[in-house]
Amino acid sequence: MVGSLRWPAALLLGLGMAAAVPAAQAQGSLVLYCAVQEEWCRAMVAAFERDTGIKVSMTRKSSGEFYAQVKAEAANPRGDVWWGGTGDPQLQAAEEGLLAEYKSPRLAELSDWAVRQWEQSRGRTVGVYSGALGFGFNTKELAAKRLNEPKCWADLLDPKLKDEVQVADPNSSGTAYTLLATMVQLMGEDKGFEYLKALHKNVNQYTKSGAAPAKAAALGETTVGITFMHDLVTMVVDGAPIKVVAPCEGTGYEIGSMSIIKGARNLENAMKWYDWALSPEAQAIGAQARSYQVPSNKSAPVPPQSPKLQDIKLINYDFAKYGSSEERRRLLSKWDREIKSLPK
Ligand code: S7P
Repeated sequence: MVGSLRWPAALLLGLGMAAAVPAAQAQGSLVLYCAVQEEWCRAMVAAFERDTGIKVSMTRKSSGEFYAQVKAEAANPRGDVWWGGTGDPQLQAAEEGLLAEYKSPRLAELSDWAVRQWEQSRGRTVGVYSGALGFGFNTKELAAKRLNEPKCWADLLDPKLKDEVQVADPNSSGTAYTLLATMVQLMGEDKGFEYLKALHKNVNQYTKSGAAPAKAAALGETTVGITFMHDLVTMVVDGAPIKVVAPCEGTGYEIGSMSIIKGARNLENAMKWYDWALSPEAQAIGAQARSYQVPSNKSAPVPPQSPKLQDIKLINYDFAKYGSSEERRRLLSKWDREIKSLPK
């Protein structure tokens, strides 16, 4: 457990080594790697700072980018907590020994799917929210182009949608890695890659961030955007002419996660963030920041705008397999080789 973490602050203090603690730590700070939308990251930081007096230094990046960063910093960790973003890269980091084991007293308050994430990672990452993958289209663009409403993944292969579909790059984006793993599970690996190859013809851009295609669809820069459904709901709430689709064949989903980075310099504060972020009050901040994932604390309010997961045909996503480092490496190099490099 926590005792297995490197240099817990309490231990340092107990050993009379407080003088060895860097100044920033002594003042009460926390370095947060945040992988949800910037607005939500900022709202969380402001509330935590207000509640605890701890100063947070926050960076926002995509999930795959943080995975690469945490790996690169392993010998000299800079971050304390990795909060939010798809769970797969955090499971992969857990497997690679990059994350610390921690059992929050709030674990019993969480939904089973969030606790399973914690069990699967042997206590190194925990579920903070969930959401389903889907796509959305700009109703005005679709009408102007006289296209039929897409309802299924298969509909996105229509040649009339050439250069009209946007999705992120699975190397940087947790959302797009979820799409890749979803297609392989939904269709089988060969057919899944055939599908992604055919889709490539209609893709106008592979973005770095997973939610970017939702914004581009809202602005009419692309007709269709593939993202998590809750990211599209944000656009609808903002008044954009977007229709959100739960694909007819079924779809994958994420368990957005949180971890303490192994060797965290501000360990006590990292644990404070971790426990606080699992509270119903902290989990209610998402909807206030226009993020509509389903929270993991059973007492946190589920935003009325959240896509109803119980009404969506969800696949039985294999988090153990697709959250393994070897599978990630294999699938991403196959995607780079067989899809991204293809001419259009
Ligand atoms: O926007 C919120 C969200 O969809 O973003 C996270 C995602 O992993 C970060 O974006 P990338 O795809 O760019 O990595 C999701 O966990 C979250 O629901």
